[in-house]
Amino acid sequence: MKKHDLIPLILAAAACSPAPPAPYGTLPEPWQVTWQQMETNMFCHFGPNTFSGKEWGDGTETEDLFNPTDLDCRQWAATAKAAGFKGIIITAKHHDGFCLWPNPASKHTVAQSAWRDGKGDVLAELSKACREEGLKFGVYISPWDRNDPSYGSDEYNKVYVKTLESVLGHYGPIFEEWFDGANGEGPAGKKQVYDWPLFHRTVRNAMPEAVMFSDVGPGCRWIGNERGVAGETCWSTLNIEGFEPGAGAPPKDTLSRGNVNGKAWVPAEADVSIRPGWFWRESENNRVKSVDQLMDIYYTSVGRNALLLLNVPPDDRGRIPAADSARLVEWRARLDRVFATDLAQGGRIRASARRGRQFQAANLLNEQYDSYWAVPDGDCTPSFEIRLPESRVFNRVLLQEYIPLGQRVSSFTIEASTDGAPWREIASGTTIGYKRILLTEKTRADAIRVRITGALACPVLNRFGLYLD
Ligand code: FUL
Repeated sequence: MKKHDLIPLILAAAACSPAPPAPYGTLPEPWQVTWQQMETNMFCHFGPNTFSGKEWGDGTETEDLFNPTDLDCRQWAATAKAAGFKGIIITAKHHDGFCLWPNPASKHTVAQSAWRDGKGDVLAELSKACREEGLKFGVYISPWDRNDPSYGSDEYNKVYVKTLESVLGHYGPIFEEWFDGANGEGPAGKKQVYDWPLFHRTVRNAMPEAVMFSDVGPGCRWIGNERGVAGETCWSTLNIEGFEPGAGAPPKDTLSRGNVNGKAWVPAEADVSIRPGWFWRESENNRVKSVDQLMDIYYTSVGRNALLLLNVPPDDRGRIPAADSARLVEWRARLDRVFATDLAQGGRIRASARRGRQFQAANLLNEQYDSYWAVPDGDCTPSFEIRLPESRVFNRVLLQEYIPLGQRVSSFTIEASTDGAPWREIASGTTIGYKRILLTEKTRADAIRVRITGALACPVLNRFGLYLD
């Protein structure tokens, strides 16, 4: 056959190969997908409270109270890296108003303190340490300010914008800006009416791809509790119109579950502390969460379509205490051990329906994010079966939806069988989203069946795995 004779054949084949499923509903921005793929990040509450033992400073603390004796942000970053976190978010300013960087818009900062003769800058050190470790850097800049004299007037909104601007763009890329919802009174005894659209524009202009956290996003949302627990149903979509962070937020239950067919893509972030409090205090040195507790938190956050933001507060030396870092490393070793061996590998997989070779069910077993299983449009209840080479024991089942095309699945069941026995249901769920990990009884099986029993559009899944914890 001559070369030009081949061209019509190639064109015909291309015409036959089916197109990918059309995206469904509200979609994530690319940077929201990248953000969710980080899965676990470290939160660092650090500031005057580290030295006073308070959870909320009242803004009257002297600048000299902040005086870490041995600040070492490289130690924080090395700890975060060893614990498998992908980024660090620091309380650059908490409600007491003290700024961990020399903020020209404030007179209550490290520059007014005796620490390093007023020349210190925690954000400069931490952002550099993060870059060196290949971690992303994020900031919590509390809008509530119990020190700023202008708090409670229009003027404060301008001060807050200058504050944001003095961080964004000065310390390298910021992957997340954390807008806390707490809004109490300032030193003048007044509450602030926040200009949220202005704050959002400020962040967008300075850092176009920063994910903005708050109760209602716009980049990602609070999960509605401080225990690290997402709803078993967890949509990344949320209706945010008419809502505001803080008192004007949707009910906590809505935050933990999201809204099916919600109008905005606002994925969940679960923030929780490794200790009882957010800030370090000596009396909690022996109350660091156990590896089992951290595993539970991982399953109820990352395993339920949320990102985990785990707070590990540095102490009054300016270092992460040994007890906390040892615990983190043990936890990560356990996660690595569990998820190193995917017991589904080597299995033969067959689906109830076929969209074409490019979208075959075997794609569920590979690690390539953009290769996924899809069935013909309109088929919202497909299933797939996997036959293992021999019977294997597992108690964790992993599923992932390919969220660049939207979140679609609303219910599914998982069944197991051995030696040709009838299928037995071992787990069921509602949403999947970016990642879902089902906890099952310890199960020995040589065949597994996943049946999607409800979806908003034909399901698009990119990963299936079996593990033993
Ligand atoms: C809350 C704050 O009031 C707490 O102090 C802490 O920073 C937590 C993460 O967010 O809203």
